[in-house]
Amino acid sequence: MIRWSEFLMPYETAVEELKNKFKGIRNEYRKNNEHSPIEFVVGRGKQIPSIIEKARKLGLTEENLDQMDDIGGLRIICQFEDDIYKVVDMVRIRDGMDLEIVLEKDYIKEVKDSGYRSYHIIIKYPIFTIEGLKFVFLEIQIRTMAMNFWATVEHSLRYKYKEALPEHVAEKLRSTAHEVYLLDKEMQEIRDEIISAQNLFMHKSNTISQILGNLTDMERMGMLDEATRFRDAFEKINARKGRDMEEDLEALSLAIKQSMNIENGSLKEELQQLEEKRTGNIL
Ligand code: 0O2
Ligand code: 0O2
Repeated sequence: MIRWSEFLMPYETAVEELKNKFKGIRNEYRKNNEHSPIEFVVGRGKQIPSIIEKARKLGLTEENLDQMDDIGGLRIICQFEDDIYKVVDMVRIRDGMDLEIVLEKDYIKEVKDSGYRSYHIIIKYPIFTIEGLKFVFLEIQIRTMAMNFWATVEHSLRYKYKEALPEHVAEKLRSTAHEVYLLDKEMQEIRDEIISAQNLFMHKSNTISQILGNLTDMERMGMLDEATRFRDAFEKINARKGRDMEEDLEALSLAIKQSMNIENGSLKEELQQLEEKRTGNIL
């Protein structure tokens, strides 16, 4: 007779350990004020009746029950679909270090008939027990919040109907799965738009600070007339809005650099020499 609490103990330990490892990554992103591909992590232990049922289906006995690959499970939930693949890379990078990847199943590209979408990775994970080193199989499910919502509801309905889902319910679930797919796609598009707007803004503010910095340097080098001319041009462009304004800013930045006839990198050096000459601080 199998002693369940003893049998399940290494799985629980492994899930806890891995959960903390991935939570640690998420916390690091948060500390840096960066978007974390990991939104939250939960651990899922397979219920004993589910283990028994699956063992029967697979023909596993007490002796080889540890061959079942999803007794211990980790669920990593992401905000966006492309975060899923970043998390997949995070797991792959650990392959051969603190875990071993056994199998990957991409149910996002190969959607299940039910409509189920998620990325699964089966791993082999070492665990140190009082009896020594043991390896357990774990299943890592990586999905978006929307996929998780759908899978949770679908799973509980399927459980309620004991696998025999009426066809019209199954059909409705497939259609809601498609809506979830569209929702994820739209959220991803919104995120991409925000990122590209942020990049544009960063680029523009970098160009502006470069222009202003170079104009100040120009004045310090005694090129006062040119500096005034360029400053007037800058103010006129900066008062405008729209895409052509950014192109004009770029053109102005280039014109300033050319008129200084100095490569941007060596500008600081030249100025330093000028300063040193001025202050007599030269050998
Ligand atoms: P934080 O900093 O709030 O994320 P545990 O042992 O308690 O860490 P357990 O028992 O496996 O974890 O699972 P539990 O308690 O259901 O959830 C684990 C973490 O996931 C908890 O946060 C929950 O707040 C978070 N969580 C669960 N469901 C959701 C959800 O729908 N949305 C969000 N954003 N988070 C969720 P932490 O890790 O304890 O702390
Ligand atoms: P639980 O309660 O999460 O443990 P099988 O397990 O026989 O279905 P396989 O190939 O061993 O098949 O595993 P699969 O299908 O790659 O992944 C198994 C787990 O993925 C399931 O575990 C679910 O958690 C999840 N899953 C797979 N298909 C579906 C689906 O259509 N709907 C939902 N909601 N989840 C799914 P269990 O054992 O079903 O349940």
